[in-house]
Amino acid sequence: MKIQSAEVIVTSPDRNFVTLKLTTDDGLTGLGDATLNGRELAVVSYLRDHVVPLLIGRDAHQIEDTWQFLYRSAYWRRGPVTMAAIAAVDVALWDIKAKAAGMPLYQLLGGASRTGLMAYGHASGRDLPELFDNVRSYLDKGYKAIRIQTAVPGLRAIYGVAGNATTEGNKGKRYDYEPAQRADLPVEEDWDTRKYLTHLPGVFEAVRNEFGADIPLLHDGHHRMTPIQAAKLGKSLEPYDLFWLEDCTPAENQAALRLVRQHTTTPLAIGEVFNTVWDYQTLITEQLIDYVRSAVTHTGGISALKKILDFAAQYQIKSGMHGPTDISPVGMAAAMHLGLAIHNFGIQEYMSHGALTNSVFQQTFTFTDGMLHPGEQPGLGVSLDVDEAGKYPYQTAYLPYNRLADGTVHDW
Ligand code: CS2
Ligand code: MG
Repeated sequence: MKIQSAEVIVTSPDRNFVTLKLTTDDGLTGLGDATLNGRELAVVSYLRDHVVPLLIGRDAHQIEDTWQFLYRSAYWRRGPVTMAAIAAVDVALWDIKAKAAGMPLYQLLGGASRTGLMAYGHASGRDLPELFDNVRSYLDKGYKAIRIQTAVPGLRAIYGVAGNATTEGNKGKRYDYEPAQRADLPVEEDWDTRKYLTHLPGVFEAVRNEFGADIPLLHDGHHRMTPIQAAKLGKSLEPYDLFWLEDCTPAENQAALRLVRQHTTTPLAIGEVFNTVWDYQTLITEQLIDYVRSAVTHTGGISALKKILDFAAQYQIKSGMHGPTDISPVGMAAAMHLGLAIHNFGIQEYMSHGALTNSVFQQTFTFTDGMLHPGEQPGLGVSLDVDEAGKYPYQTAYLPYNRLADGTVHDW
């Protein structure tokens, strides 16, 4: 079974997505997500100019050899662009192989290890009443775990806080938070760690008082603290028993997490900006984290992320795959199949996509009573309507960035 053609499809229904579509000489097609938020066109070029010419004529069954060929023949290893491109090829080939076998993809990964995947949603609020309303909207949708993000008094704009709720027919309120903003330049936001560290514990106390002690609550620090500040926050949140504190400090310096770990028992999740196992080596072997945050899309695909998660499993570390709206339905399906099969599944982020996106990507996954399931269709269970995709051309969009009060650029 040879790869006969490869198309890179760029579409922007609710936001930009990049999808690789492979077609074999016997007519099977496979899809892979190659979306890298804010740098989509770099991956488009990497695929179109440097990968697609290498794929035509290759045996579509040779997933591992194709992965090793693309990783080692590039010479320049790792990095978000390279690994997103390799991921798209890898997932598309798994999609094809599962279709050829007539099975849902998770069956080729060892079969189901659970009945479904616990999901968490993104609740946020500019104040407590809005936050509580947002939490209730997620509980009404069946979510069993919820991420809490809020505004910080004195700060103008902040990561993770949605605007006004919209009502989507009988689907209840939808608080959309799309971090990438369609504009020719990134939007500048402001930040003050002291204000944030002072404000946040009170928010979690209020949420626990309103919604009780049982519901798993998560929070995303989004890379903004120094290690000792992260340690202080983790310790101050211990009374509120978080499921995890995410990206508490930039983790290129993996050793920084030793300091955080010394001071707090709040579980830690890191890795959505990582793209190979080497980014995790110390974090995993020294058990400095509890959850691996990578998405299939950004980490070289199912083949690579499964190896990372199997490595993490030896250290009692679980998956917490990244699942915001900038992971396409194809990437989300790949995460669900992988999450269903591995033993050390932890939780799956699920923001749900907008109506326009769902008109471009036909999906068969289900979300019932707070649990996701990829479905029983052969392959990933996702198809892409190329004509519908063509209605939504790429639009320049960037993630925001932060400056401190004195103008210093800070992590966003
Ligand atoms: C966030 C993301 O979902 C998360 O945990 O960190 O919203 C992240 O900011 C975007 O996916 C970046 O593209
Ligand atoms: Mg995050």
